[in-house]
Amino acid sequence: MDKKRLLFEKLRLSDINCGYSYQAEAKGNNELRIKSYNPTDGTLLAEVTSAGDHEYKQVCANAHRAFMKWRDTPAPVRGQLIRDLGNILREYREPLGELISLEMGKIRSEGIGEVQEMIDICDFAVGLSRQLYGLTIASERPAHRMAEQYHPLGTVGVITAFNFPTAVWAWNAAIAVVCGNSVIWKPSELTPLCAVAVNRLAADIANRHNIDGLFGLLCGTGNIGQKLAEDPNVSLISFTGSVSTGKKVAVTVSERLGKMILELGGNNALIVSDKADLDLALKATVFGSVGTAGQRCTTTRRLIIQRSVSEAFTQRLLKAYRSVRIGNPLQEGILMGPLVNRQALDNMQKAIKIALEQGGTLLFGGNPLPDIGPYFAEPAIIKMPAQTDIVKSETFAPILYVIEFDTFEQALHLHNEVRQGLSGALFTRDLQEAELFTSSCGADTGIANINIGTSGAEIGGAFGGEKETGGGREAGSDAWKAYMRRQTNTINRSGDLPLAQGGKMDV
Ligand code: UN1
Repeated sequence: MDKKRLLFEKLRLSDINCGYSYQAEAKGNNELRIKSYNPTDGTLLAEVTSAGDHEYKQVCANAHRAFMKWRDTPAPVRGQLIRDLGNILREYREPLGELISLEMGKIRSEGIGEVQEMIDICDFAVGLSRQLYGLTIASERPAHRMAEQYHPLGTVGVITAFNFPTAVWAWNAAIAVVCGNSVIWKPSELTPLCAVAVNRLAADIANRHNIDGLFGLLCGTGNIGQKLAEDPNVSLISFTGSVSTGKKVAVTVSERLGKMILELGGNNALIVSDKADLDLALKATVFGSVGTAGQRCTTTRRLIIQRSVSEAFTQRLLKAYRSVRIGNPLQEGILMGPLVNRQALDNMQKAIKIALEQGGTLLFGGNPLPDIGPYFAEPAIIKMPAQTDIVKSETFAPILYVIEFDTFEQALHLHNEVRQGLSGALFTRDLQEAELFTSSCGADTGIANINIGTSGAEIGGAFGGEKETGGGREAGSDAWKAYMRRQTNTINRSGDLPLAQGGKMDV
């Protein structure tokens, strides 16, 4: 039996291979299949039937029914379901991690790391299930009490991207569910298998807890995401993806005054000061720029480096890049896998060409590697004379632009001079620089790190960014509040009806 078959069997996906869909089979001429390809060799992995109108209605109705029951289930009891989800994910950690590598192309340890991120958010959500606190507020009126409560919203639509095909769903789903909501997942059409595998595990757990329909799944193209965004019965849309699609989602959801969480592009910079520990900075730069083949929202795309240390640091960086082993992401010792598809590779090539036209010097790489596989490329390092337009736009590929600075003020200016605002990092041992970077006058990003890179955020801190990144926060701190509606209650035990602001009305 070949490896893929074995993996599919472990994850109970064998039926998928024969064209089965998780939803009820779509019939007739409307039948649309989405194809899942292995980015490592370009071969077809499986076909999944796309959800049609009928499945859409059914999944939404099931989610609504689940919500009506779930909203009145005590939150700590809801937490027990998520604890069980975390435990089943522990059991399937390795095969799920391998499936992520197989379908998306990140290396095995990153695939398993992504499953670990799902487990971590489940743990976090279980704790949260006993901490969904509101405030009590002093009333100005005698014998009155004011308090706020958090209630569930309804159905939460989670639209995710290919690069984290399962973790981003989990960040949303685990929190949404302890908050009392049901979830409908529309995964990237590039990674339906990861979604089916994970959602089946989740649906099994829900079934064991007698709450069918809590985790809905709609595989398909962007049309389904659009339908969810338009649907007034979907109380919150959490969208992760490109700025351009995010803007469309924002308009559609705003049109109906719906709630949303947006996690859009990043164009993250790592600043290296001449006061930095350069060994640390080097490791962080390589991990941040080459990891996941440059396809994280948090990937390091810009290296902003003090001129006095630039030459020596760049030489070391080139050496490190030369040693990065590129190949089959499931193979031991490989550090970088393929890009996700032909389009990603083309976009990378285009961006490199434009960067060179805009005055850049190619210091390393950038070539496609067809001998390894159809979508492989060398990571690229391009030295730029200035922060030109191409540097300011996000290309979802392993391209690192290097820009030099003289004063720390210049570095901060370059850091903030882009429209995206997800993550930023500063390497320095100078307290004043570090404090300035994280101050109100420093980095304008949602995540700002000192002596640790731009990617690899952990569960617990709120994840998300400003400006064109969309403003959403997930996966930590009080991000749970976005999944609930706040209700202010005033309770009067006075037997009288005093008005606020000392108002008088004799009736
Ligand atoms: C993303 O790229 O969409 O911080 C999420 C990180 C990961 C999550 C990235 N924990 O790189």
